[in-house]
Amino acid sequence: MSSDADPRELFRRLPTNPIITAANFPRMVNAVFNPGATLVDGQTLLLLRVEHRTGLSSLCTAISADGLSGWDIDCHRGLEPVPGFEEHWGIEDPRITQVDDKYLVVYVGYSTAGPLVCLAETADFWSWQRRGVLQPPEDKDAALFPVRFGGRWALVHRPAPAMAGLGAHIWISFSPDLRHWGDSQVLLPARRGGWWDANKVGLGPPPLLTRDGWLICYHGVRTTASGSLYRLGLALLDRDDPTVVLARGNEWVFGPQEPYERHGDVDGVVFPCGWVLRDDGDTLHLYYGGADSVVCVAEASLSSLLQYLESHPFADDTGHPPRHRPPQRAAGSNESPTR
Ligand code: BMA
Repeated sequence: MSSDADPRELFRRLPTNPIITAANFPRMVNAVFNPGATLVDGQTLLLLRVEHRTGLSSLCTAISADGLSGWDIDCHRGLEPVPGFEEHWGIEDPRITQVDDKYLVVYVGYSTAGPLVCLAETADFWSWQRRGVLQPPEDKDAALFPVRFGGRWALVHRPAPAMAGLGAHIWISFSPDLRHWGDSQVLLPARRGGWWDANKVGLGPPPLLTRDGWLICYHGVRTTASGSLYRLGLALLDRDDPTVVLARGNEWVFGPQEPYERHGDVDGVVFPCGWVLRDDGDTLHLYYGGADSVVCVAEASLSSLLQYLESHPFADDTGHPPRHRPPQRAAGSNESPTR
């Protein structure tokens, strides 16, 4: 991993970043970024957002044995937008959740009414079954948990407010069947004022179950005089009740620093949609788009991320009533996660 960065950083970039670029594609494409990630038969599979020279995106796969090098890119294995209003202007930013032997892929459909949240299911990334729209426009940055809570699926997502100035917050919603969604509530509100995650936040990769609860990596968008800065922060949700925020870091833990993150089609963006925990149970690879142009990877130790959250108290400056303490649950509560 990279040696030129500050050694105190929690995430270390691969020195060979960017690991996949438009130049790696057999046919000319504009950009490749914001990959979802998972393991398939022991190999790392990235589901890449490929922006064609039409301006519209589709999803291609890239496979590697070690998750760092030797990527085999295949646009026949992936997902193309289907005709119809939901995916009219392409599909973007996939988040992959493995449930038993299948993968639930939540992605953004760029519909004629704005971005919305779609679900497709696959066992092998070759053949797909569309499961429809989960959230109407405008909504994006969504992913499913790999388990159910009290028998219900849970979706983290980011609806856009209809009125300017109210902030775009991360929400959570529940469903008995992946079709009907409700019990929606704000999960991680954007902070306000001068904070790095003021006004607009969104989920990165799907929640990751750890010894301390569900680890969340989210982006905060800072509006500056020369454009937006997309940086990443961490939070932790209760294992049995994911509406409860146990911890939230005050500082960003990863931000645009290297030239391939600072400059591209959209300057100043790091945008992960996937991460993979390696066999040692501690090495975490975060896959992200750099400046909406290239695919990169950074490595962290899961235990140091959890330690960071433990040792950094959360300053509540969100304007929302906090819900940080786990509620008292009766013994034998049926709220435990289940498959
Ligand atoms: C977000 C999404 C991402 C993109 C980011 C920065 O709203 O559209 O796909 O990477 O903006 O442009």
